Amino acid sequence: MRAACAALSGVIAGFSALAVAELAAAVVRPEAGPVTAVGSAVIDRTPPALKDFAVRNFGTNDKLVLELGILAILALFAVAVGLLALRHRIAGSAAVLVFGAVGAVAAVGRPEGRVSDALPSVVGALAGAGVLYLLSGRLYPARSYGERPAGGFDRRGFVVAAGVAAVASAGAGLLGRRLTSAVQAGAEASRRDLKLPAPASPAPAVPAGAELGIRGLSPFVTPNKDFYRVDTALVVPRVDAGAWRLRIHGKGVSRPVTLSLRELMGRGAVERDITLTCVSNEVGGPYVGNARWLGVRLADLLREAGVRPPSEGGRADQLVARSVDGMTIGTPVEDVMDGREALLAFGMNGEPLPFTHGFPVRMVVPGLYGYVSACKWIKDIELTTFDAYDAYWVKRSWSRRAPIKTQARIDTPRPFASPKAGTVPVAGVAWAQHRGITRVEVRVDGGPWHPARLAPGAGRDVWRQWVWEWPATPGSHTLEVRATDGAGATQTARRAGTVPDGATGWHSVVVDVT
Ligand SMILES: Nc1nc2c(c(=O)[nH]1)N[C@H]1C(S)=C(S)[C@@H](COP(=O)(O)O)O[C@H]1N2
Ligand SMILES: [Mo]
Repeated sequence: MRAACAALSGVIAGFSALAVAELAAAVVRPEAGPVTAVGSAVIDRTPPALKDFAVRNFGTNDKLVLELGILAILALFAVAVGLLALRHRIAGSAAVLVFGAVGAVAAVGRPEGRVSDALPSVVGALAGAGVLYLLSGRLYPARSYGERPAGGFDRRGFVVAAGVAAVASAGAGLLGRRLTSAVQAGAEASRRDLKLPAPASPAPAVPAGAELGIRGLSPFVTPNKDFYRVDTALVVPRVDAGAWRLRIHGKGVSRPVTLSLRELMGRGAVERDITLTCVSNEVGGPYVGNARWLGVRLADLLREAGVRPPSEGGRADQLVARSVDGMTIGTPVEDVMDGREALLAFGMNGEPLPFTHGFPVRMVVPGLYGYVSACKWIKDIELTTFDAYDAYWVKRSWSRRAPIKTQARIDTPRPFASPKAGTVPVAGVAWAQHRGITRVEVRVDGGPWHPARLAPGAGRDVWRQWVWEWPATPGSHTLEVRATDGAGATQTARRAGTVPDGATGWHSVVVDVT
């Protein structure tokens, strides 16, 4: 009984610590909460293979899994600390403080960490240690008067104290949540009220027929709500559009600039369809999407700031974009300034960027994987060199440069589908951004390649739908697809994993025709 109560007091102390930390984090900033801070520190230190495993198996839920894992571990330790406090009251409380120190170090050690980020963990740990000290005190036999209640300790006293601590902590936690959402409400209002400018240069018309209209085929434009999301943010940054600024500075910048969103949007917006792809996308994977972006040409801004690309004698060959959450993304200056539509985007499919996709402004560069081009929640652009600086993912063994590799994906039929014998449309999408797709071929069971019908192209930065009418015969069959890009290169059959610069190989699907 005493042991059970000791375990319970550990759990309540842990709960108090987290709840009070949540309240403090609401005042400091949400990212500084201990669970988020430790989770982010884990993400920062996750080896690429494990990160890819998590993205692959949990998808966008990888972060939820991580936070639940941390909470489960904390719960176990809370029980242990509660039991420890039964032996050594002081040692138990000291152990809680050690956990607080871990949270504090994790929070301050983040790329954008400040000393004040330690506060939530420290305050929370003090509260947790105090609660444990008080509760475990109730579990010791009453010494005075020699009058021992049955069971060796004051049960009523314990239950009352535990109840008070639990309720007070819940109150603190809820208040913290309220405060956080009040702070975020400002950013949400700034997004709701944002009026996007009309494009001075509208997107070229999408040719009729770009959408083949086949069941099971990915739509030509990926709706925002279905657009894949890949980032390291445990708490989605909610930036107030009015307070947002972008700074451009560094090597070869003769006229550094700082821009507000209003100034950026007043520069004459261009609208372009650009297909985004993640380097963590396996052959046949889901981390690719096509959207209509609204923004300004980054190259124009850079020229005005005095930047010249290396091919014109510029000193900086790398552009490092920094986000409000400390992500760093390094892009070749030459690519940004070679005439392609590299954008600082504020609109996505007709609305302001969703918070999850980088509100208020992100980068989009056709032809480069997201981790070397597509910085969300951007706040700073520094011109430097690849020799002088390695960005976030490069420090974690991904390549410095990573153009998107040519890929074709079979969307329908689905793996292990059982279509009826007869004509079965085999269809999907193919992409080779900034080179374009010129041919897609399909083969069955390793037989001859059949040319697929390509939907009319919407430009070389955009994926293309394709279909091949398959005269399917009963039995189990393997379908394979390969694409050829605008430079005439056909996708290699050689299978390679995503690390360090993107997967290769042909997508294949096994189906059972009935
Ligand atoms: N701030 C920030 N920007 C980021 C990332 C990130 O983790 N943090 N991830 C990058 C990666 S790896 C990709 S593939 C794209 C994904 O953009 P999306 O989530 O809008 O699809 O964003 C890029 N920009
Ligand atoms: Mo990515």
